Amino acid sequence: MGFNNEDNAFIEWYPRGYGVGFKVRRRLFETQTDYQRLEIYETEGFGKLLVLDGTVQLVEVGEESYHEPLVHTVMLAHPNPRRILVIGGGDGGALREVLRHKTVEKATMVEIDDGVVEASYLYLDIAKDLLDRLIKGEEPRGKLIIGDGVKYLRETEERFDVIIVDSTDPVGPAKLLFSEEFFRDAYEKLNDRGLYITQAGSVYLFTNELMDAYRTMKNVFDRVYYFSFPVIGYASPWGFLVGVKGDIDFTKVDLERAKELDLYYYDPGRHETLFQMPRYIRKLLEEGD
Ligand code: AG3
Repeated sequence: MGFNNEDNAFIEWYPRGYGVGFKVRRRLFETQTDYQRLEIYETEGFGKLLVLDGTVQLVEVGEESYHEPLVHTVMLAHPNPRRILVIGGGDGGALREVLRHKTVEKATMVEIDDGVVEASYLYLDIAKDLLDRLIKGEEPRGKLIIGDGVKYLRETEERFDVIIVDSTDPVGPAKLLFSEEFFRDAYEKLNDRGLYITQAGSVYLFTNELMDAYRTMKNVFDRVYYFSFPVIGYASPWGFLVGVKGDIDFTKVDLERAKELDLYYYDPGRHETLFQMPRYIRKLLEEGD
């Protein structure tokens, strides 16, 4: 894990010695926050790189390959997403994409680690202006809460149309965000028609965790969908899981609203291609049905 001086590279090591890395020029920042070790590197060809506990969170060039499928799939499948909750996502990329939707009246982001928000604001060109307005409480439709998303969801009186979980992997500290109890809280806090989405890890390298999360979500939501997307910087294909409450068909998206967004990576006109997968994954999912 980490910075390899000989090659001037940062490499994230996944299980069984699978590595994903970038050539880097230098490390710009490093700190131990209250929750994790945070590093920022300047890469040779992908802008700055944000690393938490040795795992790649994003590179500036190509971050949309993660934030677009995470956010716009559910936002465009929901008929009228007005109230949105983002859990995690302290860099602001997910909330930035949420706020591009005109239907949104209020979007709340609950991030446990203010160290991530601060470092993203200071060093990353992801959502600088948005983070600045959020910190000052000046974003008309957005709100930033520094706190534990698990506790927030359990206690809030609010109801949401869409809940987006932009967490670290389903191993380690974020594990609670993949528990049945948490999914139940999320289901309860969704409006009668609502969508829940979580990133769910590398399809090839975290297959077991992905299937566990799929089965657990199936115990809670009315329907559960799995899709994957090639994300720059991660051991792709990367998995996403969507939980549906009530009458929404996640296989269809609103192409009129999609036009205005003019997306770069996720192609709403080819939404069905999200559900292509290796045959063994399809068989594993069918066993879980
Ligand atoms: N959220 C974390 C995705 C997980 C990355 N995992 C990994 N590299 N092992 C990304 C935060 C971007 N808003």
